[in-house]
Order: sequence, then structure tokens, then C-alpha cells
Amino acid sequence: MVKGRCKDCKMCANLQRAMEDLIAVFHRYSGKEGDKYKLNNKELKNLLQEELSDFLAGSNESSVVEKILHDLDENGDGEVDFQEFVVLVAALTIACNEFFVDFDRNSKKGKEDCS
Ligand SMILES: [Ca+2]
Repeated sequence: MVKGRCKDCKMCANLQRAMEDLIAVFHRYSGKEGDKYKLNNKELKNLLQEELSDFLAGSNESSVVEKILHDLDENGDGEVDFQEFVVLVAALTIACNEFFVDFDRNSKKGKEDCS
């Protein structure tokens, strides 16, 4: 990672770190068994339970994991590669942002009493 290139810009350092973390988390789980660069059913289940437990309550049920894997498995090889994984992260991030924006709007509405 190049450091000091834009030291006043904390946002891009944060985003870079988030991207590196995203890659590292994926590989920590995908490297456990089988293809090192893909998540199988068990690896996906572990990742969902340990990294996204707040978002995906109930994902410990096998049928839920099966469904998520089926939805994400764009190329139909029965495993989730990084490209397919990023779709899940993006969808959850968008949902979080919508929640945040709604929450922010509602709280401002309450304070200023205008719409
Ligand atoms: Ca796949």
C-alpha cells in the first residue's frame, strides 16, 4: 500500500483499508478447504455466521445458507468466488445505507418539523 500520497484525505485511506479487509476476510474463509479462491457451502456458512451475524440472523439454518449460495452462485459451479461474494457485500451495504439515510431523514424531520 502506498502511504502518504494523500495524507489529508482520511476517507480514501479508510476506503482502501475497507477494500483490503474485504479481500482478507474472503480469503480467510475461502482458503480453509477445497478451492482456495472459492467459498464452498461450509465456508460460506462460517463466514455468514462469524462476519455477518447481525445482518443475517438465522443464517445458521442450512436452508438459508443454501438459498444464499444458490442466489450468489452466478456461474452455477456450486461455490462462491470473490466476484460473486462482492455482490452480497454490495447488496448489504446498499441496504445499510438506505436504512441510515431513512433514519437520518426521519431524525431531521422530527427536529425541524418540516418535510
Ligand atoms: Ca460460483
